[in-house]
Amino acid sequence: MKLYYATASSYCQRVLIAFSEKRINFTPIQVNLFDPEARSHYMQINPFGKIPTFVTENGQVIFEASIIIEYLEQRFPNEPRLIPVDPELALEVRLLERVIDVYINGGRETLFADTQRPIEERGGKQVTKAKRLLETACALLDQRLQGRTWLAGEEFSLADCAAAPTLTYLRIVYSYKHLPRLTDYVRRLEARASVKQVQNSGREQMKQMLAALQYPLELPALEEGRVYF
Ligand SMILES: N[C@@H](CCC(=O)N[C@@H](CS)C(=O)NCC(=O)O)C(=O)O
Repeated sequence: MKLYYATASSYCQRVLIAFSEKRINFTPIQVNLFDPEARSHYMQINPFGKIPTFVTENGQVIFEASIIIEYLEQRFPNEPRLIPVDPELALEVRLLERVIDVYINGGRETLFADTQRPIEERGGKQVTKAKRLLETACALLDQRLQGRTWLAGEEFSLADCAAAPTLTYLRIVYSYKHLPRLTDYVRRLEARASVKQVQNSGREQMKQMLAALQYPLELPALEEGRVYF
């Protein structure tokens, strides 16, 4: 089983956290999409040119981070489960993962792109809309976390795998310090062994990428909560 990935990539980190939680071994293959030759070679494996990509023992190629985790759950249904057996709970996990992917990660990407425009061109309609959806999604997570240790309850799940890299990187462009449950939850996430290990291994690569931007950025600590917007 092979995983094509980069250590700083938030989508790859979701999958790496899942592998670590489920204690599944795989052959790691790091991809540098900034290298044109490596990219064109990789596009023969994944035509979208996105990481991660997973190749099963039978040579089946699976992409999309959450679908890779779904596959792991089907193939290795041993504990700990990242998608609950209970269908209602499984629906909650998948719903939260979608909210994180579409509204939080989508918003983060829009806000991030905006930081790389000349100052006078920033804050257009699309950015305002994305920020509103992002705020709604963060408030929803904060509310769902009432009385819960992890996003969908007491068990760490697919939703938490998605939340960890997304909420850590979100701080580059947006502070959620005003949401106490969400902030405490991220503190718990970042202290969890699987998350800590995956984030530590990607930190240097991410720092270098942020520093090399036209308008350089930093990854603030949870306590700093630097506000770009
Ligand atoms: N929907 C995909 C998104 C994957 C994705 O956007 N990966 C980023 C890295 S975090 C990527 O490959 N970016 C390279 C590019 O767009 O050229 C998933 O869930 O796996």
